[in-house]
Amino acid sequence: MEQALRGQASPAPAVRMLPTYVGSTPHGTEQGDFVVLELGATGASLRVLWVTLTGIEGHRVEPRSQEFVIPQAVMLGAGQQLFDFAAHCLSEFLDAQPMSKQGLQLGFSFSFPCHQTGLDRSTLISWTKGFRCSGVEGQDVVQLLRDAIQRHGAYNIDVVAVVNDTVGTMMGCELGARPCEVGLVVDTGTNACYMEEARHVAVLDEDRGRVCVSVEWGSFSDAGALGPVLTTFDHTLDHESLNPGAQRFEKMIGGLYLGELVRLVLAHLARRGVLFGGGTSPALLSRGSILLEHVAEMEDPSAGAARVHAILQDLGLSPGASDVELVQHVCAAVCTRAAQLCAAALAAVLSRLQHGREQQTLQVAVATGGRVCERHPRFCSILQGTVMLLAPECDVSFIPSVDGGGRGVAMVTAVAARLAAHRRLLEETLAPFRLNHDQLAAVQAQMRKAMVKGLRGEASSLRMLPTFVRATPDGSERGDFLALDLGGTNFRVLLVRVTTGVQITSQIYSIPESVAQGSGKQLFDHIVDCIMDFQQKQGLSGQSLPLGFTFSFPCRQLGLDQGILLNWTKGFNASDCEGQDVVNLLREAITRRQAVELNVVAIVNDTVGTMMSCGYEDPRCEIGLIVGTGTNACYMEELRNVAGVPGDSGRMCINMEWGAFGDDGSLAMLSTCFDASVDQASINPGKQRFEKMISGMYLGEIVRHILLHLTSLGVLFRGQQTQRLQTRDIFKTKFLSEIESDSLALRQVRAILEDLGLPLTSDDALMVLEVCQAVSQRAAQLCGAGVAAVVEKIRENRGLEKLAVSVGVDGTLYKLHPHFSSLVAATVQELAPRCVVTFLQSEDGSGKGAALVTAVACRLAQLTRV
Ligand code: 0WK
Ligand code: BGC
Ligand code: BGC
Repeated sequence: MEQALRGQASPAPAVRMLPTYVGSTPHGTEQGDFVVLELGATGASLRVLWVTLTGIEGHRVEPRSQEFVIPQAVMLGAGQQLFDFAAHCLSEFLDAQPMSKQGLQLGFSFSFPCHQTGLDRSTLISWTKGFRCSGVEGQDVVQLLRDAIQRHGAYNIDVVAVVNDTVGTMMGCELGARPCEVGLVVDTGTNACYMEEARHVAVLDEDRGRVCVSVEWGSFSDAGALGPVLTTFDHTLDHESLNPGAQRFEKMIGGLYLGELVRLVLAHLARRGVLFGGGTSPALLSRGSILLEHVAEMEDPSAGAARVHAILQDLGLSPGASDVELVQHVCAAVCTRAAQLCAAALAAVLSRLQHGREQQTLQVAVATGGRVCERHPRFCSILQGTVMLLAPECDVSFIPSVDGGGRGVAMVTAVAARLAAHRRLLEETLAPFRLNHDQLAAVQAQMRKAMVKGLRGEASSLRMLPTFVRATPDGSERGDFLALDLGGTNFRVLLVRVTTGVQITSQIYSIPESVAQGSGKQLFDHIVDCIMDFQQKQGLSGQSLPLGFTFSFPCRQLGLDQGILLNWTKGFNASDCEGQDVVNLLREAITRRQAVELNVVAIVNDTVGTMMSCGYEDPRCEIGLIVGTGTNACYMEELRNVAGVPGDSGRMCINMEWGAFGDDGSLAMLSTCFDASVDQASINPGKQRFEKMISGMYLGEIVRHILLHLTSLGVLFRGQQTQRLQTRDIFKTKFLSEIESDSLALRQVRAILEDLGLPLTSDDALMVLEVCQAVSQRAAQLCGAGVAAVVEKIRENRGLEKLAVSVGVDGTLYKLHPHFSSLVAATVQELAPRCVVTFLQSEDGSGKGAALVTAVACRLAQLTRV
């Protein structure tokens, strides 16, 4: 068991320990009408039930059921035939039911070893118990049943759950003093399931909660673990069975085999002259002639010798008095061994349960089901007695299943139906975030159109601002430069020394929200205070170094050192700045602070700084991209295409300010109600719509609004809204990066949401993960569509068949999110296949870039002076 739980592959563990996706025992609140189809629990028969769950504790509605015998040819024939037979029985049963048959939900009890990948997805590993239909092993049996029901066409039935019979037995257990956490079935076959700690099940990415595991102990000893216990009769039976070498443990316990074992022993004793005076009969020598019922009767002390006599006569034998006693003895021996072996296995499960929970003692209820348990006189008492011997520290109560697990299957189906309904609501909610190729290509085309209009100075949501940066560095720059970097997560002051290489000394300063949203004077005074503090610390006081100012907001530049702020973004809103030349505002603050006269040479956007910074290493870097608090891009455009800037030759870097893309409504077709809520709640409603779908300042809020919506639908957190989740910005965008990290995703979700005071189930955790994935995927794809528009513009500008270009990138979201960058690259490749695009993550931020722009400006100024 422990080897299999740890996921050990070789040597293959003797039992399979299959997770069943049932994560909790019934709450008792489950309600509704469910159809249950049971296949395989009771050998050559199939049962259909109509189960009504009232959701009221102790209030039971007797299920309606019908049993159908499965012809041998069907059990050994083509899989399709078996499932068509099942579909036929289903409709025959439903024809006879008076209730409405709208919206039927079915739970499929399929009692064979299966790999489950969901409550409604289960792949058959191998047949057992007299079944051997072709074309089913390795297939999803739910799909096979769905296909058969569709082929039959009589009813529209939604198969929402597939359950092993042991699970149905456990889940069907009446709520009692102690939780029923073990399900045991001994019918034609045998098996058990129990609630294991999820953290102990290696294949599951779960560290909390429990999951029901089907032990599949029928295959125990296949590797010879029970060699010494196996008798020649066991080997003969196995050898002649449908699946020699498999299910060896089951073949010593299961009702399908007990009769045969007794027959083999009787035949052996008869041949040895010990029984029936050495006489045999064709029936005694033919396989399967003694059934479980016969053994149960013959072994039953109350049945009496007369009944045994009658059974043996039916087998064509003429038993003497001593024969009858001996036969009863043989039956008792075979059944006692079966019950004891079953008890030994159950004791192993109980001690696993006890150790898994690190408990000294264990109080637990075991639900028992199956005809061997129900009908065999002494089986259960021997079982219970032996368990008490083998697991004395476990206080076990045995609860016979009342209806063979039908109700339990309906319980699981009710849970599955609820989860399936939740999943549909989740998919409906997330569908608008799943952008297809055509939608992305439309964004690319829209952006291209807006770029051209913006460059021409026509009305466009893309301002396409000339930056007066005409060249990327050529490596000849030299000198010391001061640089400021304002507009991202951190405000930085940098000293950049450019020699053959670039050395940077920098310091991060905070911009309190009160300053970012105070007066412009206060903001720029604060900036100068930081510069002076930095100069003092770096021993630069009194020096007037050329300064490059990375100012990451939309500015109409009139020159390299003149930038009129068009509007604030990203939570900044300092007064008296919009419409002003921010270089002037800085210079005025320098004067106000009587700081040493700083030579502000250039103001650059962070996209430009990033492009320059990466361009210093890779001359093909002609695009700058920021995906951080905000988002934006710049690129080298042909001057001939830039209206309002004199000159037709050469290039100039254009700051696209793509954050505002769609502010003219051109993205309305993609905007969701969650985007609208985030926009409405922002300090600049109606503005920066593209940015609000992509960047770090907003993704967490989009997720929070979706979680609130799903909670209001009852899909998440059992519908319980909490104050915390209604708090703005409480769900940080960095949570998306943490939650979507490949390893331990669900554990991350749990840790983060519990910190937010949200009680969650593992299903909740999975849904929160999917919400994060949908939101970040859309953001990355939209960003990719934007980059595709830019690279295609450059390629066509230059009349190239193919373009190789690099993009300098910076920004916390792009850098920290585990999948964002690869999704952007994949989208660019898909939408701009004729461009080979290399993404370079900027190491030193755009401060270095601002210094390089300053250095280039100083170099060019020098050239004009000589
Ligand atoms: C680091 C750059 C800075 C830019 C920032 C964007 O040096 O100019 O504004 O990245 O990323 P964020 O800090 O907003 O995540
Ligand atoms: C199957 C189990 C099932 C058991 C009892 C075994 O043969 O492999 O899945 O639970 O029979 O029906
Ligand atoms: C600003 C841009 C900036 C981007 C990334 C946006 O909000 O408008 O100027 O480049 O954020 O920081």
